[in-house]
Amino acid sequence: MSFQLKGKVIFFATNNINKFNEARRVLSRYGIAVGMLKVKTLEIQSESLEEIARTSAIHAFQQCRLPVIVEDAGVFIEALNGFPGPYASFVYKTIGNEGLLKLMKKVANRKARFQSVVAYLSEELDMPICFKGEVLGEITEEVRKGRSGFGFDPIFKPYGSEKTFAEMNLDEKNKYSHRAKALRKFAKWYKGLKV
Ligand code: ITT
Repeated sequence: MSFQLKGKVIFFATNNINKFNEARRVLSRYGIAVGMLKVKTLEIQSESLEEIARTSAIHAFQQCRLPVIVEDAGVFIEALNGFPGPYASFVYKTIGNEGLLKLMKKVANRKARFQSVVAYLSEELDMPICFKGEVLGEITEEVRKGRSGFGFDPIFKPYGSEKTFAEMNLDEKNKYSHRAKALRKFAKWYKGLKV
């Protein structure tokens, strides 16, 4: 039993418990057990989420030598020429949702997208393998906090829903989210591996 389990466990290197919980729920549907690994991941500055995720995966793997995924996400607002994109974390920490809404004041075009890149690396691979997910939607006029969510969830409403991500429960968010889409691609690929 423990031997079998050993072969099936992967680790998600992240310091964000919300990201981890979303991932755990998606991966459990595929019978993949995931542990949270709080290693210090190297996040390079780059305009490419894929490059950031790849570099973080290599760095995380060097530290733990375990099968590991990292995930890098960004939000791209059309009217702001894709800002904040990969700099989402810094922008969230500095101006937050209220600050972004100020930048969007009187802006009619509310189109935005979340993108996610999941990078997986294990000893069987020479280089990380990446999986992408995207969700299109719009930035709301005001902050709409629900009971859950994090980051920009209270101001992002995916197309096809009346709720913001923050107003959804985990399973609802996972139906739409960039992260869940990337993780499902990863899970399908991983299930095909003889681990
Ligand atoms: P790591 O430790 O995994 O790097 P992080 O919080 O820094 O966690 P990211 O770099 O992937 O995660 O994301 C940057 C920021 O973008 C994140 O802190 C949030 O503010 C925002 N963000 C990412 N995914 C989001 C989501 O699903 N919903 C809302 N905001 C999100």
